[in-house]
Amino acid sequence: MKGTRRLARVDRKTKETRVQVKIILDGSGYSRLDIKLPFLEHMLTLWAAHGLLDLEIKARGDLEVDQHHLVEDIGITMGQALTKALGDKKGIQRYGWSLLPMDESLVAVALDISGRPYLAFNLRLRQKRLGEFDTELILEFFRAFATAAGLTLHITQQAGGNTHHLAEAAFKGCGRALRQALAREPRQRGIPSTKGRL
Ligand SMILES: [Mn+2]
Repeated sequence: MKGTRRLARVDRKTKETRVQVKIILDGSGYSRLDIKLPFLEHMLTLWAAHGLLDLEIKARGDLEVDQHHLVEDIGITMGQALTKALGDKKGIQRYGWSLLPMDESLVAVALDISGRPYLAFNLRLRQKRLGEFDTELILEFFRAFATAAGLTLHITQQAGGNTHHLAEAAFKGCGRALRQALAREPRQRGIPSTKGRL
């Protein structure tokens, strides 16, 4: 509905992790992140800032095993929160895209809030670690997020690149693309699909 504040909270607990997410879709780019993974905090700060989403996350997990469970579960919980905040998807733009340069790196992000989860991802992340962060988990994060949010999400490298720059361009670009897709279109009366549902 027009004017309704699109906000959701999700508290997801498993034997491996606990992740609490609060998201406001019509936010100002504010974030407060307490997830014990400084590199991912850096990336999600950029995601929120460029998406003009407000994002609060507290996450704890079995980092003594490795970072995989926590990163994947943050992606899942963020996707669930996005879906919940979106509600019936009436009056949204639905599609969003971004072509984001970061010095020598260039990443294209295109997405559809389709309800049909799909991830295409071809970033060539040559450096295996960024700080303590395992760069393989960038793909895992986006897959978990796209699946839980029901997004068709394409993240494709056009030029690159320094691994940190490529990652940063992907997260900023995803935020920018979401900002477009989540925006309300006043002339769009119902659900933006000729099928009548997404
Ligand atoms: Mn950076």
